[in-house]
Amino acid sequence: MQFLNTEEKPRRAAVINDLSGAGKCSLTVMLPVLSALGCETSVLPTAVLSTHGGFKDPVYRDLTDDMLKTAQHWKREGAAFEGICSGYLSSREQIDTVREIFELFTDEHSRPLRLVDPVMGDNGTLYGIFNKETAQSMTRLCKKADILTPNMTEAYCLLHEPFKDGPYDEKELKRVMKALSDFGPKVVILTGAYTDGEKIGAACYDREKDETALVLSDRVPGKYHGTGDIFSATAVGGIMRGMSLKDAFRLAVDFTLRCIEVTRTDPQAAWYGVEFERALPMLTERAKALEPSTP
Ligand code: PXL
Repeated sequence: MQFLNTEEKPRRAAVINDLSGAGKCSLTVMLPVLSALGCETSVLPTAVLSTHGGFKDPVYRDLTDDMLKTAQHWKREGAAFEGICSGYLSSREQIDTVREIFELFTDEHSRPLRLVDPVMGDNGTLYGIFNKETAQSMTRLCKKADILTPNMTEAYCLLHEPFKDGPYDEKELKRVMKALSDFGPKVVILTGAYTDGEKIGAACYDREKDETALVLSDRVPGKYHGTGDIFSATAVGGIMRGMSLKDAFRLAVDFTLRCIEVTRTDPQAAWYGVEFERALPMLTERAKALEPSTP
């Protein structure tokens, strides 16, 4: 993969996600995570909300019509990206627009790394807007990704298989990741993967090497908003900073877990969003170690 910037300049990522005002998730967590890793970040908001969806009746301003226009403006003005990642997309039109944006920034001279987090559901249930048509569009987008980060619900949906509850044995995790990489992505990361009742973590498949990695740690009960976004931003940021896939994957698991650990004593915070601010030094320290040493 050829990157445009020199070592002295920060790697630049474009992040396509919503901007939820109060409550921490999507752009408000991805931007600081990427910054801490030393990546410059451009944001393309899909919508502006007063809060994330864990609050009642958020004010919602849809920005679908501006998404492609924003990307076209960037392109006209010569902006270039080493990575583009997408998160929660709320309609078929938004999903198809992300595919167009991938194409817009791809030519014979450059091809940004594409990460798609196919946010569609959790715990065996798809979110309300996901029906057969939206899921089909998501499958088409996933085919264009380099890195795919589904949870188990999304993975089975993309494979058109009935949801299976865990624990999953390693053979099943590899089968699912391999089948998803047959769609096109070189890397598939399954979040919320677990092989027994006490541990939970993530599994990663590198298609080029036909290698899998599994990182598990003690399960912390509860649902923590925004952790999927934190995970994908850490993984893509690590890779853009030149870390190996294995190291970036490990860092994403460790950092997400640290965010949950510093939050777990505060039940309010689990709903509002994890206290990732207290865990950020872990990323700045790792980023510092990646800087070329100055004489
Ligand atoms: O983190 C995913 C996400 C994205 N966007 C909105 C959300 C959430 C999770 O709660 O509410 C609006």
